[in-house]
Amino acid sequence: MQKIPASLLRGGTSKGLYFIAGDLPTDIETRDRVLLAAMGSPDARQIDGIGGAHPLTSKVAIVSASSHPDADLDYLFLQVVVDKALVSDGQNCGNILAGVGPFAIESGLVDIAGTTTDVRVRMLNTGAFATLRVNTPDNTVCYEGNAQIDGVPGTASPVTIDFLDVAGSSCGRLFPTGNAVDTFSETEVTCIDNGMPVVLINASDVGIQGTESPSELEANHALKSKLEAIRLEAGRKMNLGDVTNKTVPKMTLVSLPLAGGTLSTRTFIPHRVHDAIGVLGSVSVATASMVEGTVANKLLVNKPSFTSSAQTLPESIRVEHPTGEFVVEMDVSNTTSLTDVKVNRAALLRTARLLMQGSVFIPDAAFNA
Ligand code: NQM
Repeated sequence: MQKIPASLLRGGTSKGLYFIAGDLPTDIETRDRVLLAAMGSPDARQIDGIGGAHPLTSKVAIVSASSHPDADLDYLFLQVVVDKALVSDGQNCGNILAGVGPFAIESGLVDIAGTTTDVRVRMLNTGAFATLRVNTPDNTVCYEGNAQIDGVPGTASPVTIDFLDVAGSSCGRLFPTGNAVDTFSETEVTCIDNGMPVVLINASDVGIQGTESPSELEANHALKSKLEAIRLEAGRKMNLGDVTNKTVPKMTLVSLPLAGGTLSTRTFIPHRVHDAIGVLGSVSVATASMVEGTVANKLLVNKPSFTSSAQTLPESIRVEHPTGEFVVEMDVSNTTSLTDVKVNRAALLRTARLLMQGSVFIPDAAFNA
């Protein structure tokens, strides 16, 4: 066995292992075998590792000091697939991002600046940037506090995230197909990438209410095959190539809100159903809801004022999901024109918690295969 320093943190509604880049093998194949062994993949129960047998708890952050003038840190997100020997850098993760600031401060990569510390992060998966604000009273990271996010019991100290320039970061363009609506497998969809490639579909167009529980949706095999057919076609049209073995695009079914939000969602990520919704996933959905003519925008009965204006308007978009809602503060200009629309800012609240610090033990075979 070999031991590698690592910390376990909850970031938003996800949980994962956080590493300093220099502590992992530099050869990518060896690194991936090490991460599979750490998590216990491939195995549906991940019994021989510390993964939680779900995509949301089988995640890795690799962090290092950044050489970029606009960033303090570089953060690479890796999804360790639960039941396949696959580690993917093909998506970003805004939930795990919330833990990157606390982890970097704990690790001595970033100095505490005062009662709060701003940490500028370059997200290597897409090259986009985010700024995290971490509470650091008493010269230490504070995890306890009064901030509440749906999908996590109790309250904790807030970590605010400001995304600066995430439009088109995976697909090249905010609306990668150039259209507000496309028709794939006889179903109307909107393809968008505001930090996460997402395909939006009106739930009623695929024969569901949109209010079903994640387990009900996961048991609906006809729905899952229909969504996968749409996803494979959408992936190609979104400049993502063959997405058979990729974790993007995510598939979000939208319906009318039930609890006073802007709209309601159920998200396949892309084969399991999210208990909530991803961070960048919700930023993409919130953006789509603001732009004239998209599937999400057409759904809104009382279209808010932003659809009729070409000016910059900050808006709180409340994205309902199976365990509550996700509020995204959006500032978008030119929402009536698909080609001129500009996302100036997307900001949101997360919390994070350090769960364990120590070492993960890896069998020698992972290094020598
Ligand atoms: O969209 C789940 C999550 C995510 C990713 C997923 C995420 C994001 O909830 O930025 O956070 O969509 O795979 O952690």
